[in-house]
Amino acid sequence: MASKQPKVAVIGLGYVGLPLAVVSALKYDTLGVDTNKERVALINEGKSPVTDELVDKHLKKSGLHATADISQIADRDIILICVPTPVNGIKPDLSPLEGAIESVAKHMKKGVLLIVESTVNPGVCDEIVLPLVKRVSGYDEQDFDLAHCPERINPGDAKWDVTNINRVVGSNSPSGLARAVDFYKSIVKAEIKPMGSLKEAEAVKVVENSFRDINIAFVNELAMSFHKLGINLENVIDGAATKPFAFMAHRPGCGVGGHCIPVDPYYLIEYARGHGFEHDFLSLARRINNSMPEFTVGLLQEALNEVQLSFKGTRVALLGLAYKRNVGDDRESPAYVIRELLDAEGAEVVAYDPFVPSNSTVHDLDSALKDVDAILIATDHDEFKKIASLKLPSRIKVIIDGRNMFRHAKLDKKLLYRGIGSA
Ligand code: SAJ
Repeated sequence: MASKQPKVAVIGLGYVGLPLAVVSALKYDTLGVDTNKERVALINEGKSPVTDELVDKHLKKSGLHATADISQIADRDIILICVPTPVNGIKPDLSPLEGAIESVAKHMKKGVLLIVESTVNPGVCDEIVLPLVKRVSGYDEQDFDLAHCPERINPGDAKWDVTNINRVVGSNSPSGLARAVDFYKSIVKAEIKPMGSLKEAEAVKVVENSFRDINIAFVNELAMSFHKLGINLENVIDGAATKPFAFMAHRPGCGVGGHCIPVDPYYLIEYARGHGFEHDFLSLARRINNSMPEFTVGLLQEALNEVQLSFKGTRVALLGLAYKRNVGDDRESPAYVIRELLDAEGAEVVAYDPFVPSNSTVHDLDSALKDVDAILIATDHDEFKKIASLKLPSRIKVIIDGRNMFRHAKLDKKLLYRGIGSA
């Protein structure tokens, strides 16, 4: 007899949970749960509240039903938790996760497979999630399975999505591991790698993102050094990247934003610190990346001095607020640090980001470039590429390229151009 198809629930319908819920709903009876009633209503109207090609394409036909009523998960066999795990300063904030777990544990039936996808530091599933589920549900460890499968969604990436990204899965039990691997293998056409424990699976995510952060810090430190040495770092990275092995190009910039890369290392730093180990290297990399907005504003200061301008009375077009190109997500964006530094220096800032209208001063590029003395690029949105071909107002004397997006462009010779790392 064919085994009964599991009923699935996905808790948290953001840029991680919604694509996952849609892909699950294409195969299983899937319920989406989110506390945001507007988001729930949009999804039930077949409209996506997130920018995601896969969701746009499949939401309607997936038949995904969403609700804000968590008690509806009582009949679910597999429950996936995809809620945010932000940091307050450098302290991980697990309250959204604990809240979701508590709500689920109140209603979940015996035998459930609970899968946490939210990014957590090693130890959270064993030391926080498991005891919380047992306390609130009254179940023993044998009454449910717990697994961790860290999310790997890359916002704005058209190539890699939830259906084709390799995954790692860890569990507190052989049955939990087998059930979770089977579930992911049924919806993901990619490698699903079983890990030896919950902790190993948690560690994979923080390690892969810390790897990215330290590599970005490496080129950012080189950028500050090569600025003094007068060496074009971007060209040097291009050169190093011709080595077909043992080199992975990362690029310098005005800072590291987003909800993953600048955040995840702190999970590991804090957890290890609590166990008597100080991650000096990870912490230094964080400090270097966090210093890049100040370095970028320093470049503007130097350039303004060269054209006999000072910050006071100078109008600066700050182009880009999002943390990376062509997305609207502005969490932990270095652009906001730059804006604060410019405000503190007495400059007048005109901010424009086509993807972040809510925090923009103006709402089109022409308005941003009118009556300003300098341009500072904080995000390399495609829309800004046309600056290279525009006849810029003669008042603009300086362009600071925080993403080196114009390093190959033929800009107006009258413009004083500075990139990151003498690009
Ligand atoms: N950045 C640099 N230099 C680089 C790469 C990035 O300054 O060489 C900056 C970006 O401008 C941005 C920040 O770092 O401000 C983060 O950029 P990101 O490309 O790493 O973008 P994220 O935060 O969306 O990272 C995601 C991660 N995916 C997951 O956590 C599931 C990360 O693991 C991926 O490596 C990354 O996408 C990717 O490769 O695009």
